[in-house]
Amino acid sequence: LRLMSQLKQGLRKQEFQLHFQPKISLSDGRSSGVEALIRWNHPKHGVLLPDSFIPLAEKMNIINDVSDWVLIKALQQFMQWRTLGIDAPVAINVPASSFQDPQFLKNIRTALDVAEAPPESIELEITENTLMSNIDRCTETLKNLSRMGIKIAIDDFGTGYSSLSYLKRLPIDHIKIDRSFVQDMNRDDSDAAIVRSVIDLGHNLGIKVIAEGVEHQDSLALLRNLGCDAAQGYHIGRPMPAPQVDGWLKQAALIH
Ligand code: G
Ligand code: MN
Repeated sequence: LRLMSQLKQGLRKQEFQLHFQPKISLSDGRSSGVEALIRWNHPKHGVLLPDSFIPLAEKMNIINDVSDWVLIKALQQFMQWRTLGIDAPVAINVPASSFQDPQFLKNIRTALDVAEAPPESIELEITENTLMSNIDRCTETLKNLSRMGIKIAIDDFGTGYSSLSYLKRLPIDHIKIDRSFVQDMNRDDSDAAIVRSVIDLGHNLGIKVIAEGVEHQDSLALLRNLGCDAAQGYHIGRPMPAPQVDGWLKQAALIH
């Protein structure tokens, strides 16, 4: 309850911060962008992760304020990297209630205009559950986003309640295989089988596949052998504040 009342205040007092976790392309080891992850630098409790306050923001109906803040910050950061000669599209996690908000498309358009940023500057991550909770409205929104040139990724793929038929009907650019299948794929044959099948499924439908939760060197090698397109996880890079990512992106580290 206390957190709830502090959340609104926290937004006003700029207690929120974006961290960025790099992704690499597995064909050449180069950076293929970052994922923006919100953190709350709480004056008393220290750094809070989204799981501990995003559900609260949803309950309090201020999730759209949080989502707008993330969007604007992500665009500003993209533009800042651009002036340094770094091209790093920023992936944003979009909560269901923001994605289904009738103002959502308009907010995105306005934010892109204000930041004078191209549509390739952001990528939207939505979960299967978000899609399935109102498939008709989501279909419409996804088609509009695709027309605007904005890329869509299905986040935490394989853990939601969903139907595979949407993959062929909707303009989806990326699938992010949930980390629960990737973390132990080197030791667990069933996990490896799921990862391999999702990569094949995606590729057969013309969708790029990103593995999240890459924590070991071995999984990286295995993913590369399986033809996975991109990878993200602690082995590649932890979520970091922007200045730290600058350095990371500049060296565009080749990780083997
Ligand atoms: O649902 P989503 O995939 O957007 O969640 C991202 C969260 O996963 C972040 O909070 C981030 O800190 C965490 N994360 C990122 N990489 C790894 C990883 O390699 N292992 C684990 N356990 N968590 C990770
Ligand atoms: Mn995500």
